[in-house]
Amino acid sequence: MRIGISCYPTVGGSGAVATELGKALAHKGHQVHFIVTDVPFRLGEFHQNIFVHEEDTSTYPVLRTPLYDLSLAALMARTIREQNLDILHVHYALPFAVCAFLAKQMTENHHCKVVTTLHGTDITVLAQDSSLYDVIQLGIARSDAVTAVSYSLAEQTQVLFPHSPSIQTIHNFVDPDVFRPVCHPDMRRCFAADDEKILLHISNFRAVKRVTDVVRVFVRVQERVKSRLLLVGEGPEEGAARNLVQELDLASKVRFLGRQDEVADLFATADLLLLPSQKESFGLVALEAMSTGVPVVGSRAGGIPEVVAHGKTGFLTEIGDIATMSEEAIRLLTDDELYHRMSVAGRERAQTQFHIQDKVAEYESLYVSLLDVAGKK
Ligand code: GMT
Repeated sequence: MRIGISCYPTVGGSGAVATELGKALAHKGHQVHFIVTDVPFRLGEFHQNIFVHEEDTSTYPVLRTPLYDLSLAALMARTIREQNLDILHVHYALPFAVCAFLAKQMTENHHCKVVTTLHGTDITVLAQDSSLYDVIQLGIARSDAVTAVSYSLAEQTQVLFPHSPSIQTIHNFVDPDVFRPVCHPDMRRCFAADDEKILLHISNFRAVKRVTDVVRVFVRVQERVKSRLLLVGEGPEEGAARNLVQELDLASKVRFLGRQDEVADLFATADLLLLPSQKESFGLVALEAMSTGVPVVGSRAGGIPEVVAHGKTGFLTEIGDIATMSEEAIRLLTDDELYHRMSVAGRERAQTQFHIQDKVAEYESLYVSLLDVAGKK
């Protein structure tokens, strides 16, 4: 198949999933065309069968804002025509599903089908904004198929948009050969002494990630377990997290590592992932941690319970329940037998339930079913 993919190119789960999907499809022999505003962060070096079409928006003094979305829609239309795309798979309703709708209007008789994957913020945040609701509805309703990355997100979408087409859940995935338990003793020693545990949090530091909860959990854990905290990422709440670290006198035990594009080795260096989010449609970092054999302590928000099996591959609590999260983290880090059991179960769950090969096959079947239906018309 000839498949177009549009996604946010910046660091984040949706971009990671879209890019890894594209790479895997290309590896299986499909022709993959990324239609993007920038090269996606996980694309890396040259890949056979992958082509990048980068938007170049002109600015005109008479216009108050650059017309990014319209330029992207036009680029989608051109790519559909010139590359004879079978599928255009967009990741996020806004703006991509709407751009795809416009592109379809511009390529009226073309057989290309649009698949929209919802990743979370488009529904749990943007769709709550009345000024955006109708345009999101349009993007969803005019897609040929809509998928969500968790049952929780699919249900929320059906409630918010009762007239939307039925939504198929295709969970996010992980490559267990990339996210695997390997020892990095030198890297570990950069962050902690041999008798210290390493707690890890990775996010874009938006308010929904509750990064200050991470610090508040850590302050309790380090009182009972010799440990260090690594905070990876950047975003609006970084200042609040830094202030809290100072206030709690934790500066010598907490490292802010900033934005990191390659995180597999960081997971392999850690003992525990903290994910206390307010909203989380899936929680890709939780899956990547589990695949690396790192248990997760977090909240029961959104799709996290579909990823982390509570009591088996980690512990989940109510959002904001810092006391219980701290107790569970301490329990895990001080009970070797429990830790080993959860570490092994996490990796096994990642491999059996969320393997990249299985999920890519699910997307391929969806594409084929859309093209079959089109062929029969
Ligand atoms: O979490 C974010 O703020 C980033 C966002 C994104 O666009 O990458 O993540 C969303 O999509 C990921 C991939 O499907 C999911 O794993 C995250 O749970 C989801 N974030 C939220 O729902 C807040």
